Amino acid sequence: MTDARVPTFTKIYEGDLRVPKRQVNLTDGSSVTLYDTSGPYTDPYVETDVRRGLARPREPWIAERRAAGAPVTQVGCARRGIVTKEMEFVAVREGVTPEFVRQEVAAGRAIIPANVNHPETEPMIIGRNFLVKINANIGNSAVTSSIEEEVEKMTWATRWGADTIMDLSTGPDIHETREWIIRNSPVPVGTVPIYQALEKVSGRPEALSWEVFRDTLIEQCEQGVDYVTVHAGVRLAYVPLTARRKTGIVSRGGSIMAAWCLAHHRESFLYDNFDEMCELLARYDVSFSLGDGLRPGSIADANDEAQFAELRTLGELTTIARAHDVQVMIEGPGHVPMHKIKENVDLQRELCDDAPFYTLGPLVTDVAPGYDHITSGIGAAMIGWYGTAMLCYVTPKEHLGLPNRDDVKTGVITYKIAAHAADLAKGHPGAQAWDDALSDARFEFRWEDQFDLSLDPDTARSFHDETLPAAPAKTAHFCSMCGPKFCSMRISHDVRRYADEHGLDTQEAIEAGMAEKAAEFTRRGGRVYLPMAD
Ligand code: IRN
Ligand code: FE2
Repeated sequence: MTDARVPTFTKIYEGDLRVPKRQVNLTDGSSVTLYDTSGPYTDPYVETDVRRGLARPREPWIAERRAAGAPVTQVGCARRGIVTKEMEFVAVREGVTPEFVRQEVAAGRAIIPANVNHPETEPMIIGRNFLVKINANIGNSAVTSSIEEEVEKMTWATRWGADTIMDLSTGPDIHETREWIIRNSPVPVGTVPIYQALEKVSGRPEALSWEVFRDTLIEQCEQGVDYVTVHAGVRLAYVPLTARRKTGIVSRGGSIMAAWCLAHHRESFLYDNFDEMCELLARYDVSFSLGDGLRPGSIADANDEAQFAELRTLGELTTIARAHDVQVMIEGPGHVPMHKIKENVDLQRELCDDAPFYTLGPLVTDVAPGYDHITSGIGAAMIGWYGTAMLCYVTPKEHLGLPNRDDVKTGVITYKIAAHAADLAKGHPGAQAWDDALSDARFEFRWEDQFDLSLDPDTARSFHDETLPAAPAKTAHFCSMCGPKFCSMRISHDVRRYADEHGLDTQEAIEAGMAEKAAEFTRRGGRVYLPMAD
């Protein structure tokens, strides 16, 4: 494998706000500009030092707003007609106007997860009217590696296109690990605070309390976490609805809260203290990712009463959060067969007043452990097309074990495919241009350009080189799949050349060529099979 950190693109910065983009320079002299999530790590001119952390471009923006007495949150500003620097940044990134960004944020149709204590982040937006985003989960192991390794997981995922990362670390060094990740992360960082709260009470769900949870939340907001999964929709009354399910409750956070509710026979402390939680998040501009603690964990359980009861509650909570000027997105399933996917999006839009949807897949079948990046990638592409704003990746190790470096990359690339396929189907102009550039390169046998334009240039290049490693093959007008004689693209070029030589358009050329062949056929006696000697 070639070193993935030798970029196949030039890093460029657009406008006064220096919005990073990838410029892929092609051999025909043209170039294609692509969205970039990799931060300074892919810029050979910027030195990074894990111990020092990244530069803090947002610091002056936040200070300026504070001095002007503007609201802390993006949605608070948007509602009052203020276009923030983060909105301007996002507008350049997405190729839309800052005013459009402001309107989408004001309406709650999009969020810009950007804690005021994470000034290192390059702002991004999550909403159905923008490019579909993907999230990669990292650090879900109890066996902690070194801090450098944890940071490396993040840079690896963003290198391949993760728009946000979630730190799901557990274990004793959770605070310190998160600190290093945040200080070095160019993308928003999400967490599930109930995991750390559970660590604080030695892993006993019944020992949890609002106070322990609140203190954990404050600790994480102070550190700079940009969005938090909160399973506040798992209400006491919904727990019995899961009793007859095939796979019960599969959400970690959901099961912790269900256990607490049952142990105390009381309403969830997350639900009961939601107002106070909103006040807290508003002080830092931390966004809610309202958790789907009752998501289906099997095809049989999809779209059941428990799932949709929780979704209705998430809708209620969305209204409360918005009243506090807190940004909200809604988490969704899970395991859902294809014919039941659309209902999820329709209902979520209706119940949650168009708050961005953020789904885990969904996996469209249960029968392929080892390939659940694919079973879920299919669902992710569909749900993205229907309007889901962010897709939480699933790796090949789902249900089986912890993902390694290769699994993380496979998960990210799979989800980039799903997200981009959705962008294309939604008619995003930039998405189409990327495909067109790659198709042109393919048709013109510009192999190097085809590799450089691909989502995973290393793999494309190495697959090609497996059978045709020699340098001249990089300009050859065929590959080893069909060989020189049967290359359909070469034949198409021949058709065009014939047309040019005979002054015809392509269709006429085909017809003329056919007529020539037909005449030859008749001349030879009109026999379908010719004798061997012929
Ligand atoms: C995304 C959509 N639905 C769930 N997710 C992700 O699953 C969520 O963002 C977080 O990364 C993880 C939470 O898992 P549990 O605690 O719900 O199992
Ligand atoms: Fe699952």
